[in-house]
Amino acid sequence: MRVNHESLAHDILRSRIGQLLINEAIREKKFKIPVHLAMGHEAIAVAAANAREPGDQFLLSHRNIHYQFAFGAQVRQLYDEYALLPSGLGEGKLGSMNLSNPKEGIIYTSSVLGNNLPVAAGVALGLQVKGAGTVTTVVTGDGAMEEGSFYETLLMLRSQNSSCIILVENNEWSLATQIAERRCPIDVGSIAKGFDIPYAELSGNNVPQYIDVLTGLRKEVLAKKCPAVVEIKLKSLGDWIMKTPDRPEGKYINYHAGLAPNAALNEWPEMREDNWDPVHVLGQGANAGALKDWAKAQAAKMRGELA
Ligand SMILES: Cc1ncc(C[n+]2csc(CCOP(=O)(O)OP(=O)(O)O)c2C)c(N)n1
Ligand SMILES: [Mg+2]
Repeated sequence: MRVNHESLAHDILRSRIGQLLINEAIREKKFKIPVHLAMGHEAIAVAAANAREPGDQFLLSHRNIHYQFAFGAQVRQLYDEYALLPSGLGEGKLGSMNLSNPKEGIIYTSSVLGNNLPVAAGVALGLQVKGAGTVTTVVTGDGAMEEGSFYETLLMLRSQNSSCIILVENNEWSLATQIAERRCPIDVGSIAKGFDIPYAELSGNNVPQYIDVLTGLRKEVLAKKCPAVVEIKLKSLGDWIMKTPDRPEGKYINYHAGLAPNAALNEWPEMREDNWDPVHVLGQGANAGALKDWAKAQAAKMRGELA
């Protein structure tokens, strides 16, 4: 596939701007349901959307807004869905945590942690029996890896020779707890090695590189008839201090669901000045000036769509 760098950059910016606008709506209490933002997670979603081939199937989890934007959803469609209106992407019936979009290949999304993994194994097996020649991708988190279904699904996929890519978005958090507070480290690469399946680790938010890796793995899982695991090291952006009666001094968290209280849509929607922020990475490129102009115009356009 020929990669158009400008269009990838636009996809990242559209996702970030859209999420910041949804964040404003959360702040204004426009939605009755929780919405999990995924600022800082955009690069893998844009890469997955651009590495897919017709007929590929995607299964998502509670945190899925970045895939919705990357797979073409408009901010108005998402806003309306979260407001549970018939004009929403899921006709107001799915909300945020179960939002699928079958027309774009997002066939299943579950708020039950670890649940989408065995479902993906079934989908991959079904496609294989039909000789579809397509790949199933399932997205999970480092918290969801604590579910037994993660390991059972690897075993099932490997045993059934199924072509499936498991994307593990590793943000080092689960709810309001850091993974290090919860459990021992899990070396995903060693787990994959134990099952004798391909593994790749991605970090740095270089979207063309992410696409290369996903495209290569897509071919490999089809040729070898096996699953693969991709661990994406990333940071959820929009951190804040949570004050509770038993902790009046506050506890540092990155947000889990709902409002990112300190995040605001600025002219350039960067949230962190290092490579953990995919928007910062874009701002370091040769065409940063043009992208900054584009982002400004795009923010006005998308704000207008919500007016
Ligand atoms: C079976 C199950 N147990 C608990 C929860 C509550 N829950 C929702 S999100 C979450 C943490 C998820 O962490 P991770 O998979 O790392 O995703 P992240 O939110 O960090 O992207 C938990 C425990 C749930 N949804 N399902
Ligand atoms: Mg996590």
